[in-house]
Amino acid sequence: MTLSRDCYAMLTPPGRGGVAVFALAGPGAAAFVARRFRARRAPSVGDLTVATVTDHAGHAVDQAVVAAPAGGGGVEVCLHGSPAVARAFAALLEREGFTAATEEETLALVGLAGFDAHRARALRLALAARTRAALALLLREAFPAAASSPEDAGRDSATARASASLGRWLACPPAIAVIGPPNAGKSTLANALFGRECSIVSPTPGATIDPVECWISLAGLPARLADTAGLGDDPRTAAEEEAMRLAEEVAARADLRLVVIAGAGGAPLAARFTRLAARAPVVIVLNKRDLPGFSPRAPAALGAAGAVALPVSAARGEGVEEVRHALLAALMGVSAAARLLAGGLEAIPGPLAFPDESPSARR
Ligand SMILES: Nc1nc2c(ncn2[C@@H]2O[C@H](COP(=O)(O)OP(=O)(O)OP(=O)(O)O)[C@@H](O)[C@H]2O)c(=O)[nH]1
Ligand SMILES: [Mg+2]
Repeated sequence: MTLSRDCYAMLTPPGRGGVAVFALAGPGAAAFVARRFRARRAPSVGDLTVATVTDHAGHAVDQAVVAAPAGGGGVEVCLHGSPAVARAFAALLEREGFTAATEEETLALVGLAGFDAHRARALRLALAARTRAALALLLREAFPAAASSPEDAGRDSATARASASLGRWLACPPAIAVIGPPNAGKSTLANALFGRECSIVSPTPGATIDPVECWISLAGLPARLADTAGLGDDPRTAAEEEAMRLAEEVAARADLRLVVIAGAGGAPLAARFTRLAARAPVVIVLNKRDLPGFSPRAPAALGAAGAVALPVSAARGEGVEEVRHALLAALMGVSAAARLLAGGLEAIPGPLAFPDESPSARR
């Protein structure tokens, strides 16, 4: 691809990987390669060459494979995948007059010129996808089997709403905060949702201090779950007070609160907890249903939230699947969640509606 200015794009996602691939283009690309790559034989068009990249002082930056595809003015450089190597190479390019390609230029560099903004956004989101299902959906969006438009005939309003929910979810995966009184089983439930032991569980109240955050999957869709410190009255130490303040902060910022209380009774609920638990949307879990004296009714103090209360035994893993379904429904709407759970992700057809990208337009 020939571009009128010297620019570059890193084609592999940021982070650690086996290789980091850069595309260079512009009138100065060939001269840059001749100047900065040492090889037994000069890189030639249509060929792959192993070469040492050198900086302005002649020091080696990395060993690379250089490809100059036939029929184009661009060059592809495959480096080792360390972020430090990629940064050093980008710095070298910038020092030699190259600038980072715009999104439009990047698409042109990879032979996708003419991609519209929606497909380009889907492709960019796909690079950072957290689950295989999210990746598959975003690639379906970027490379649809047949050309379609949001105004497609036959799309009823429920389908349009489901597509909008799914688009919003994929563009900004939701954040969920687990909140509740000390010792309610928050960390036990969080670990069941994480699918591994990320958070410490202890019979002694006050085990969780810092918020513990990990990704979870809800019917294949990624969500960020944060386990937090128990919220009670009268923290015993300054550290406990600080832990509760942090928990409140995380809970207030979250898109949804997963409220966990021990359904087998306990101390009265603290006001700082019930205040947050009343903030919709919430999913309420009555935990420890395996214990004698368990009551399947949510305390009146939580009634205001109007949410269904799910009886669960986090320790036995009972009811955890129902919690996943309730989270999905509360976050994407009951009908979209039902459609997805019954028919899988294919049940929500593209094109998906992505939300506005401006920071103020977040969910
Ligand atoms: N019987 C029973 N015990 C449970 C259940 N869930 C958790 N527990 C126990 O309750 C105790 C507290 O569990 P945690 O998960 O640490 O509770 P927490 O709400 O995170 O507690 P803090 O972080 O201290 O606020 C532990 O001894 C768990 O094993 C359950 O469903 N049934
Ligand atoms: Mg805990």
